Amino acid sequence: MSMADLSRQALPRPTRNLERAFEDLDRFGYAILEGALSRERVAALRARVVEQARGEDAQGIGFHDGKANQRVWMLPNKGRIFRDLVLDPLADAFMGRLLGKDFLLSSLTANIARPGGVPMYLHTDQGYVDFWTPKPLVANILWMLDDFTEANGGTRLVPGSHLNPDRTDYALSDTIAAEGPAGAALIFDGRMVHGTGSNTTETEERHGVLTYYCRPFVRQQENYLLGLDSELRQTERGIFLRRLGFWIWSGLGRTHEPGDKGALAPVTSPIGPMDAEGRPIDV
Ligand SMILES: O=C(O)CCC(=O)C(=O)O
Repeated sequence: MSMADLSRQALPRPTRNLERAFEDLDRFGYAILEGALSRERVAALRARVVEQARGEDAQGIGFHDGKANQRVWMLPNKGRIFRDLVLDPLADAFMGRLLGKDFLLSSLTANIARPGGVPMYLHTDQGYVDFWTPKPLVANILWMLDDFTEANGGTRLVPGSHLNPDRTDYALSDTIAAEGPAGAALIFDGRMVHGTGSNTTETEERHGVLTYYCRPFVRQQENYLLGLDSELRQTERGIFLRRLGFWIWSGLGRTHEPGDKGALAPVTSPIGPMDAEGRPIDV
């Protein structure tokens, strides 16, 4: 579909209708689902993001994109409230549809667009795949923790770019801003071109949490097998660990032989080299 064809159609607006959101996703590469989070959940998530971001700055380890914007990475280690978001039924509904039911969490981050922040470069979330894919390999849900507006850095999107493999040279003038009320979810196909907008307000901070998912054969952006707090590996729900990749999928990720199945655990006694009698040897 050309940009001219697209501009003749009504671009997605925030909707509470799931079917409508699915259609928007298919056609435009994104949908904005209103009321995805309750007011209480938005307030609690926002407070946790703000506190963590300040804490990381106080420790001198805050990650800043440019001067103003801040990204907080590896949220599975930074609060149960974030871990619960990974398992939200809406993630199952949308990611299951886009990526198949066994999708994995690729990264879980917060992005704070502050006044004076510069726009992020336009990109797709599967830019490391150097060929066109007829279906998305990854997809994203950006949970809006403030009202998103064009002025406060609402994500810039190129509608329909997920179906346009021949074009890569998009400019900001090809984009529109994702706008929606706090509690809305911006769901987008990993092939759609986008980037954080620039926050031109005087004082408004724009907070969002991104649950970025991938198909189960794609390498994740955050390496949870090494990076997840080891206590969480002992105590977290099986379904959560599964979403992070602590599970053998279709024979992939095993630690021993093709018959391996189920949950992964650290290998404490690997089978090593042995002589023909089965005695351990040093080779
Ligand atoms: O926070 C945003 O508006 C978008 C962030 C983004 O583009 C990304 O994480 O890929």
